Amino acid sequence: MYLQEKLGLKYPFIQGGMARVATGEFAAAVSEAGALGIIASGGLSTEDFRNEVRKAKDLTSKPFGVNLMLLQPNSDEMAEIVVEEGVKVVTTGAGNPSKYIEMWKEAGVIVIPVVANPSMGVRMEKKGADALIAEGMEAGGHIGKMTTMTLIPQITEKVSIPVIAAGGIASGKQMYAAEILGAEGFQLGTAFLATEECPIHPDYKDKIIKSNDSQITVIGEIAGLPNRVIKNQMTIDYTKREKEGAGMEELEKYTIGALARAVYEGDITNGSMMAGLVVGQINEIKPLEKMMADLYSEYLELKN
Ligand code: TUI
Repeated sequence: MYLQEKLGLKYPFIQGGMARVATGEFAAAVSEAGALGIIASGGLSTEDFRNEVRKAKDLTSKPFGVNLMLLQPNSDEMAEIVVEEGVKVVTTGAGNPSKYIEMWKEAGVIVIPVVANPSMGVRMEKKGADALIAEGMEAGGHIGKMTTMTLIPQITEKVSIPVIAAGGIASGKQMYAAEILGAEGFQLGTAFLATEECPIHPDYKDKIIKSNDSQITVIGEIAGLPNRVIKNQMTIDYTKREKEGAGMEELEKYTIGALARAVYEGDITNGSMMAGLVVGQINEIKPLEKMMADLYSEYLELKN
């Protein structure tokens, strides 16, 4: 598969660029375990981002990447850090990275934008992207409007670069299904939250393994920034005010800092616990290596 051939990975997995979660240390651990670890930039200052990149370089000699979350104001500086620090792979999310692609390609960076619809995928291919991560709305966090089942076949029909499937993948069956739809690799997020090495607070981790399908919701659909999270008091308050017509400015009061509260403090009541729809099928915490080996062997058994 593309990721294994291009980067010499043991497993065809990219770890999603989960804001506040995917530290340099975690990304290095993922890379050491055989997949492509990704450092998330979301919520970091420019200097903290550089430090996380340096930490990962110290901890692994294997390839790792960074995710540039394009909604943040310091994206331009972070895009330059990718080049300055010699990062091998960049993924992007929550926006259009066109203005950075030429600079990255000139520096030899492998560019893999995350897209949520085929037309954006076509635009990214024209701009010179090496591959795409096509993310269906089964994913956690900020989501688009198409499902993985409809997105992957429509995008692979329109582009000739490799497409990595994301959103709704946490089993060998789901990997195999995505491959049949045209995917050449898999990005996982929620499955990585349920690993021993993942640095989220134990109470958030416990929520990931105990939550079922009825405990997941999407906030921000009316206000315009849909975000899939585990239900709690924050989502109840947010949705109530959203339905009453509150604007983004007021609603941000519930979400700014809320992700950090869940990740660092384990505030499962008022924190933002981003998670994908696969949450109902994840029931145990495993070591990173075992989580990936189990998925991969289930997939290989189906394939062979
Ligand atoms: O980016 C994600 N998922 C995220 S980012 C994030 S941080 C955050 N926290 C609170 C509120 C909002 C964000 C949490 N989860 N996934 C990749 C993704 N990218 N999904 C959708 C998109 C996307 C959206 C618009 C990609 C391109 C795009 O382009 C817009 C344009 O310019 O046409």
